[in-house]
Amino acid sequence: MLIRKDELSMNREETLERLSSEISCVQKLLDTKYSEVIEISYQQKLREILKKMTFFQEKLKNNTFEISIVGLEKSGKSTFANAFMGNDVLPTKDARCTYTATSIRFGTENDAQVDFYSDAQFNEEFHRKLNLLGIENPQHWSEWSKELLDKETEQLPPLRSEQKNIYNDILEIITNRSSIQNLIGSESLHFVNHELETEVKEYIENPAKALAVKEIVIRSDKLSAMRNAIIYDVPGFDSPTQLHKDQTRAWMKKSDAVILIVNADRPSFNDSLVQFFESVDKDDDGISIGEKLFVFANRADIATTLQDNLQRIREELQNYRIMPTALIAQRLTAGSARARIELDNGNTQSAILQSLKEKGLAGDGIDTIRSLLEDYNNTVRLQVMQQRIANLKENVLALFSELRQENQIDGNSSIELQMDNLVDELKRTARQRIHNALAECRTQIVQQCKENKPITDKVRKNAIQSIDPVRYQITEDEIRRAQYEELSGAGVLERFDASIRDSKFTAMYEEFIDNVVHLAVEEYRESEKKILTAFESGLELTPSHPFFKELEKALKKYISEQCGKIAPEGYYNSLIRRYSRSLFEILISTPFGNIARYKKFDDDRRNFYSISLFTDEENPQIQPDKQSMHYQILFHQQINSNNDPQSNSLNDAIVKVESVTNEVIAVNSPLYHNLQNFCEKHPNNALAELDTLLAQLPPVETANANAIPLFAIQENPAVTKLNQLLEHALQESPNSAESQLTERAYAQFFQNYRKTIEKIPSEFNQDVCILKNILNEQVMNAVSIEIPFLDLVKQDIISLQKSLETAAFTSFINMEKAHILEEKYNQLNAENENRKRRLEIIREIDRILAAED
Ligand SMILES: Nc1nc2c(ncn2[C@@H]2O[C@H](COP(=O)(O)OP(=O)(O)OP(=O)(O)O)[C@@H](O)[C@H]2O)c(=O)[nH]1
Ligand SMILES: [Mg+2]
Repeated sequence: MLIRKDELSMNREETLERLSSEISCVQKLLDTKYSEVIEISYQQKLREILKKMTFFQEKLKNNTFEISIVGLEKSGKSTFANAFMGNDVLPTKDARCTYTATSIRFGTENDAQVDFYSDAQFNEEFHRKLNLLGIENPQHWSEWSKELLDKETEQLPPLRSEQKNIYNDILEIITNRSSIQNLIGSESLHFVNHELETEVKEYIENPAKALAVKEIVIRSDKLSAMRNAIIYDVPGFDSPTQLHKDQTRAWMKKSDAVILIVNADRPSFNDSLVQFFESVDKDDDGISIGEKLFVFANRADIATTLQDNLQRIREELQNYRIMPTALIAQRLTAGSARARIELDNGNTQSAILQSLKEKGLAGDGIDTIRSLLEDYNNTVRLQVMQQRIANLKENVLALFSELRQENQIDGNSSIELQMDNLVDELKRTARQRIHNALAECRTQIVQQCKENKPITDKVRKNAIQSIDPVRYQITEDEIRRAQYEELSGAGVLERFDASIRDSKFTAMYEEFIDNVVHLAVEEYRESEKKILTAFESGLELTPSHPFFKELEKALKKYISEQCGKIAPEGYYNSLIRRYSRSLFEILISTPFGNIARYKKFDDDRRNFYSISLFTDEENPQIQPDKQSMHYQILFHQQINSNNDPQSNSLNDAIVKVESVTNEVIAVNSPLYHNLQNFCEKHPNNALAELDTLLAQLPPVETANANAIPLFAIQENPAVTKLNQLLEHALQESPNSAESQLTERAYAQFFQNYRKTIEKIPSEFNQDVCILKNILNEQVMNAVSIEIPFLDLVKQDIISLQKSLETAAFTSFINMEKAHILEEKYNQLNAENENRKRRLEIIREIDRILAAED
């Protein structure tokens, strides 16, 4: 960016004012409220620029003017620095006396800080010096002696003059080894007030101390003449210490101006000087050193041919291109630093001053060079600074426009509208998601129930398992109590059997019902949980949601309102009672052998038949009346089991009949059934009974060879006769299986049964076992409790799915939206805040840019 004319014509105050307002712009953008919006990399760039700007702000405010004073050794740099600053803080001597780089500035504090080399730094510097002589001995600096140095030097070609300086330097270190060793690597030292005159000077001029020093910073209130100046006084260019040269170069680069002290008495520039200037080209601002260089031709008092010498100096400056030719004439000042010091000390008649007058010089030149520099500082240098500030501003503006681009936002919808949109979207998506989740939940529950029959399983394991004959057995104590209550009279035994059983019934039945209902309801609650989860997943609620608990509560309420029409407790209660009550009543509350047992059975016969169908699934052809379950209930008798002895006797009977009749008996043929019933009727002596019938059969003819059995099946008269005999035998018997389930058969069966008090507990135990068995095998299969359970759950799910389309769901969402959308609302608010900030940033930047135009 080219510097603008109006900017360059501004004075220091105006520049400062502008800069300050630019700084506050940058600071505004660095405000913490924008820190989340502005990218870190931009913040860093802004901060870097701000740091530079504040540096210039300080410099402008205090008019700080940094000047390095350079020159060859003993050219009078320190004397000049003292004269220039109006004091004698720095030591000056005929012999080399500046061993260290010193910065001095005005300050009311009057203090100094002395920094020392580390041992490693010092050792490196020492070896660099040895190398300059041509010595490559790595021994540590502190182990060197004059003998060793001389021994090493003897091997070398004769030393050149600058090498001799280095040799002396090394020697000086060796001589002062012990004191240097004490100081090297130690902490910085601080001095105040009068110590500046005494101790601090020691660290500059006394080699025993100064050789260990890296840098000294002095602030003194004596520098009254140039309060804004910071002076860098350094050892001469020809100092053998590399570090001094590096320091000198760095200072020259960052200084506002450089004053080169030359000797007016010896005008020729030596190699060290020329080479040094060649080694620094441009400074930190891209300005060549020559452009900010001023030359003071010192010791004019002793120059014999001053004008010629000055001409020579001008030529040297020009020939070696140390400074632009155009500047040489105005920036070369002749004079005497020492004359000024003497004047300052009150010596107005000194020989030096006299000599200057004789040489045609009006004064010591110090005021001249001061005003040259002041002028330079306020004009050219101010422009340099303005240029630097303008460059910074250019950077800032570029950054601003990038930022403006970055923070541009499109759209302008209000936050309320965005929130409404969120709610609409929630309703839509949640409705769909919950619907699907519920459908999924239903499929899962159905599948799980069908595959695992969890309720049946639980009822078997818990409710039925707890019907334990040992637990419920009739105790002697109960018998005694019943006996006591029923002291005498007919039917006493029956009555207390009935009364004991009655009390057992109440306890067993209610406990059973409670158990089953509890288990079924428990399972139902599980399904409710699954339904709740379906809702939660539909609403994308996780336990980490800040209002998870509140929303879960609200959802439970919604779910129970939408599907809680049937209380599951009542539902399961009536269901299980319907299937089990008469069974419990017959087996538990009515005594074995009592006609009441038959009557109850008869009342509920249809029910029992339907339950019993679930018994012998492998023998569906068995007639309801012949189901073994009924025989067990009424007679404690087991029939029809494949493992029982009747079955074996049936086989034997078939073999026998087949051999006698010479006929193959087909399963399910009338003869087969008749034989089956016959065996059942005579469980213990079927074969013997059969023999009496077989004896009555007509003789069986042997097979007719001429018969063609495939086309003319002859009736076997033996089979016909046997069938008749068997049917007759079965009919005439009162114990026939067919008639066992009639009241008469029941009565006949127990006609001769003698109940005794001892039999009652074992009858009861058997009843409990049978009950348990029937519940387990038949009832649980018949009831298939999962089916009604699933019906209930399905109904719930369907009504919940329907509810999603109703006002109930909409109002639920409206009630809970603030909770459900809490995070999204927050995000929206945050985004909105950021949006506002971005707008602010843009407005801020626009304001800045508008002020520029
Ligand atoms: N005649 C005369 N002597 C001067 C003048 N300026 C300085 N001197 C003397 O020159 C000697 C060296 O002066 P310093 O100021 O120590 O020189 P320097 O350049 O700082 O020396 P180093 O720092 O050791 O390189 C001192 O004895 C001064 O008094 C002057 O203008 N005229
Ligand atoms: Mg000096």
